[in-house]
Amino acid sequence: MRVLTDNQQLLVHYGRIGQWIKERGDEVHAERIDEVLAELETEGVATSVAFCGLFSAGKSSLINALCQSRDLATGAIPTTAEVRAVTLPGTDGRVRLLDTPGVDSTDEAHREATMNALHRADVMVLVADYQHVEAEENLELLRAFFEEGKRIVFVVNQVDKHLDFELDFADFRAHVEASLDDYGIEVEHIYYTSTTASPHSELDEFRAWLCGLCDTDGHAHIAQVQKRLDSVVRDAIRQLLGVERDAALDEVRAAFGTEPLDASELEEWLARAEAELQDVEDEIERDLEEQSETARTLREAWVRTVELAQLAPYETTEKGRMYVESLRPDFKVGFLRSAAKTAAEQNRRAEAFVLDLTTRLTNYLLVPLRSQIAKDIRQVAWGREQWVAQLEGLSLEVDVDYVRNVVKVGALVSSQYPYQYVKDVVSRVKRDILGQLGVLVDNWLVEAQHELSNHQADKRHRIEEQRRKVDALRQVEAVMRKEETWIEALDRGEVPNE
Ligand SMILES: Nc1nc2c(ncn2[C@@H]2O[C@H](COP(=O)(O)OP(=O)(O)O)[C@@H](O)[C@H]2O)c(=O)[nH]1
Ligand SMILES: [Mg+2]
Repeated sequence: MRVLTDNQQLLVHYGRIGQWIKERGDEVHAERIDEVLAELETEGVATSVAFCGLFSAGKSSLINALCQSRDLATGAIPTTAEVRAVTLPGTDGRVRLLDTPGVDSTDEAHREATMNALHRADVMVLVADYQHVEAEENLELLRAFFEEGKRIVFVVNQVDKHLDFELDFADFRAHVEASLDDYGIEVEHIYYTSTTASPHSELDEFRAWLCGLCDTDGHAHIAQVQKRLDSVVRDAIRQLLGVERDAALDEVRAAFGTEPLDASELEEWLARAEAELQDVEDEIERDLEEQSETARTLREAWVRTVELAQLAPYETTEKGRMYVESLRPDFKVGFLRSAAKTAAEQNRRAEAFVLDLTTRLTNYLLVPLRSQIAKDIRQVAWGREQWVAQLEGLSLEVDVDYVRNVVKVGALVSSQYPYQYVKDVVSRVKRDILGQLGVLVDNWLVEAQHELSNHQADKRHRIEEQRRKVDALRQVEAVMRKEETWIEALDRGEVPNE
């Protein structure tokens, strides 16, 4: 808090703030600031004391009695919500008493007039009449003043109505003090008064205390006025941000069913909501990771099965060799070395090789691979029968053309080539199977992820909910932060950046 040391500083500093508040459309608070500043310029008042309370508590009579005058009208229910000011005699005009119309639960205008006196007074005197000390309205007003950080004096008036034979006055006092305590309200003083003669009246003591307020020195006076101005500024900011804050709080109530009590509870809620959101997000992430990890492991196992399959044992290799040897340029069949017979022999050998290879492929690769995959898929939670059915498509047609296409004509002359040829055919077969397997697994993974995300609908719903909570709380936090930044800026005498 910047401490201002003279009237001129106050005028410049709060004049600028008042202007800013006015430009933002809050005329009411801008006017209040002007009112307080006008007071500074024109009067030598050190301390202002507002008398508040229910109608007919005796506020006006009390002020008259304190001033020993009849300036203020008493007895009638006020028709206007006007606040009247008188100076307390014997204080050189330095202590000013403000008479408010008083409150009545049926009239909001009068309550407003009372709250309106807040910014004009350094001390709030709550006058309760003897019979209504514990009226709800009185306690509420006390609380409002207390929360504003006001100096409070509680006056129990009309104590001439006390009947000593009914209750000892000391017991009555103890009772009054206990009620305030119960309500958690601290007051600077409690005075018991009567405007007519009464042995219990402390009217003179009260007057003496009020007169003492004229001793407030220049410094203390400026501090008092600044305190009032600051509280108007705070109210203005609260008002200016009201729509935003209410909207944010509505969201919080919609998400939580209730709202945090204060800033620290808000922070707690936010931290918890953020942690919960993170947890669910982590769970989903973990599920996905687990799934792709499982898929990766399975894919590797299946690939290994393909790679390790024995497709060409000795007999098969021999058939491959025989076929390749029949393709050599010097290979001729029959006595007449007829081309037709040679071709027929080559074809026969190719078919023999193909038949043997196909049988091996089916019995030693495709059948075991399909059943291994089907078994694995059924074991993971996200496996689907529909996908298992697709495994039927995992097959390969190896025919004469297929094996012929692998032949490298230029290599036929080499004596080592026949063995290499069989290896080439096996590699080609395995590569083709692996290609199919790859596509199949990729498709499956897409489906599995889709399936998983359906399974996670519940978690996603929780995420949505948590996000909503976090967003709502962050919104409130943002408004509060804005409020703080604005107040800090205004404290420095700067106009806030919006
Ligand atoms: N018996 C008694 N009556 C009082 C006392 N003070 C005020 N009254 C009466 O209470 C009524 C209301 O007083 P008033 O000052 O107009 O109350 P206000 O509405 O709070 O300003 C008037 O009839 C007063 O004469 C008091 O100390 N004792
Ligand atoms: Mg009155």
